[in-house]
Amino acid sequence: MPLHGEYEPSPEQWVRDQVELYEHTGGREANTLRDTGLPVVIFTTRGKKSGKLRKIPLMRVEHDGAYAMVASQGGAPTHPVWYHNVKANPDAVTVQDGPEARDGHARELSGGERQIWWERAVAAYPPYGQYQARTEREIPVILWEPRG
Ligand code: F42
Repeated sequence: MPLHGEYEPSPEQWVRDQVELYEHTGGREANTLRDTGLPVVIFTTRGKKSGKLRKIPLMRVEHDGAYAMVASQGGAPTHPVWYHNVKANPDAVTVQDGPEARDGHARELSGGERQIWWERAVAAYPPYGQYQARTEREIPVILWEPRG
């Protein structure tokens, strides 16, 4: 079941454009981060306060049908807002990696499990390592897994 509710596009134009083109083409276009050639997927989350649907492109970090959501925000000092939305509504998170969005559950990783996924994340998108070096916070890694 896709999530239902009012969609509130990102205030960032480039993010909004990426989501729109990705969805419009079923992931055939706008499926990489700018000119890096590295793949992205689109997560949909529910706003913690507004309840509105918010769509977040993130780098594609996939393993055995599960996906990491890396709250890197380019190494900024604070977590992205979507991190708090996902923590508040962990069962209202879908991922689109191709033509269709899928339902799932999201949980923050810690310890050894986080370490395994962090290494997968850096392998998929090496700048994550530089982002971590740039900030004092530990970059959260959230695991999205399909339901059922
Ligand atoms: N961001 C990452 O952190 N990691 C990535 O790997 C990543 C890859 C990526 C690839 C392509 C691309 O186009 C973007 C990519 N981004 C990546 C950027 C990512 O998609 C997000 O845009 C970025 O992380 C910022 O997320 P954000 O949630 O902080 O976005 C801000 C700009 C935003 O949308 N702010 C809203 C606003 O209106 O100010 C927040 C709205 C919101 O969520 N409100 C909540 C609600 O209830 O609706 C309430 C918030 C509260 O006050 O509690």
